[in-house]
Amino acid sequence: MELAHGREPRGRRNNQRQEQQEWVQGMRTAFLKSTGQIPVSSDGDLIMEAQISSTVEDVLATTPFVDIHTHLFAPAFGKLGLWGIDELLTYHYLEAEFFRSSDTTPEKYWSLSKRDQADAIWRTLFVENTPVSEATRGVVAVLKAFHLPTDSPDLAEARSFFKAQTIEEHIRKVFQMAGVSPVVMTNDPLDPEEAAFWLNGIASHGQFRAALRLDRILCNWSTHWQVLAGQGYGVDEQASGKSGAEVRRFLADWYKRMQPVYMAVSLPDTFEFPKETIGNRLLKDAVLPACREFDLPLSLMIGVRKQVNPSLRLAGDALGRADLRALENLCRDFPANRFLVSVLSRENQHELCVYARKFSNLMPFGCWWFMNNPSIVEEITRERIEMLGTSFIPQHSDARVLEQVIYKWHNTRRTLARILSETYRLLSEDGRGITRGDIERDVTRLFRSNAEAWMDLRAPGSERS
Ligand code: RAT
Ligand code: ZN
Repeated sequence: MELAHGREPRGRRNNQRQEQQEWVQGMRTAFLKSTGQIPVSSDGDLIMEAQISSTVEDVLATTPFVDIHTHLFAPAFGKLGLWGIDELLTYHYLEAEFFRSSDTTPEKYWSLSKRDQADAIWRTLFVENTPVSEATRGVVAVLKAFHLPTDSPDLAEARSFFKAQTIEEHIRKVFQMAGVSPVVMTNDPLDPEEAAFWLNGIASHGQFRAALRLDRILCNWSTHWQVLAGQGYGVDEQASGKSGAEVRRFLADWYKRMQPVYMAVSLPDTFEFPKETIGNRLLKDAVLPACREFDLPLSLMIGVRKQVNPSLRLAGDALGRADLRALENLCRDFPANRFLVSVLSRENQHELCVYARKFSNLMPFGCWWFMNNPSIVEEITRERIEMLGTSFIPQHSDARVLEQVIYKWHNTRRTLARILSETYRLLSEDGRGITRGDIERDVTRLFRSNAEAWMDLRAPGSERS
């Protein structure tokens, strides 16, 4: 019926308003009812909402985490393994901050001894300024963990404490304090210093696993192909002819030597695949087939812009947003390969989750480097849980200095406690009761069994089924 002046009769308007009010009322009532109700479950061990946080904290605190990417070394690698207060203070994350608060030029800083560098950073970032950044707070947390003064004008007491430690026992203590076991190293067969240890034979260590890092081969072939050629591999500058097969032979030899749990490469924000480059040819003809042959995942860390300020050395890298269609192409075109992926740009995080929903051979991992700050970790991890459930690996430490695992993993647990508690509270409000067993299963999956399902983390030489 056509309505006069486009208006409804008053009676009908009133009826509709009443219906709408009732609907809204009903909706709110249902919501309020559901929040007040005890969730339905066949399990008798449901935890009360008030106990969710403390149970989550307890499970996080008592579950040993696998640290799938670090730059730590087993004691057999001698001086390559960094530890102690001077190394903690000269971490490149802190060096970058130091140059913002000190007049010392990079040139002057690099001319100092490590001890003097550490003193300068301590004075600038910890004495003359309040150590509120993530990396400075980390040092404070490590000092506190060892009952060392956190506000001392100098480093004398800290230095004498670390000097008194013996490395094996110290590692055992540190990993226990951090709640990690095992940790995965980053092992570069083309680093002459490191390669020498491997070539002499390295006994396997219960707490350290290897990862075969490929940056020099895949991203810097022109300055490294001759090293392979010098070792008897038939490769050339253009990576032509049998080069692919020979790089594959090189990888097979290093696979035998290192027993790595994955292969890895860090890629620039400009990475494209497929595109005719030497790196991509070697990726396709050598690395991906080798990963399939040895049943290893390939870790892709995408988005670094190397040396935007070379005068800062290791602290001089930045990041850029990558085009993750390269990842889409890899995951789709190589379904028999598995890809562990971390992206450095905040803007790429959401796409990474979406791709993980499309490809089960893609495992997002970690909040890498510039992403490893509580506010961003929180954002990324919430998004991953919302989109992927527990089918991802939330974090790695990227520790370069042994004791860093203490604060990095403490911070991860603290942030995750908040996120998981809220997730379970919402789930409970939605009607699914939560047991301690659920929380244990989820935390174990996130921080252990996803990694265990993707890589063989047992010590080389131990019983393998
Ligand atoms: O986080 C870092 O310390 C970076 O310098 C890199 O090492 C990065 O994690 C990488 O593995 O390339
Ligand atoms: Zn790293």
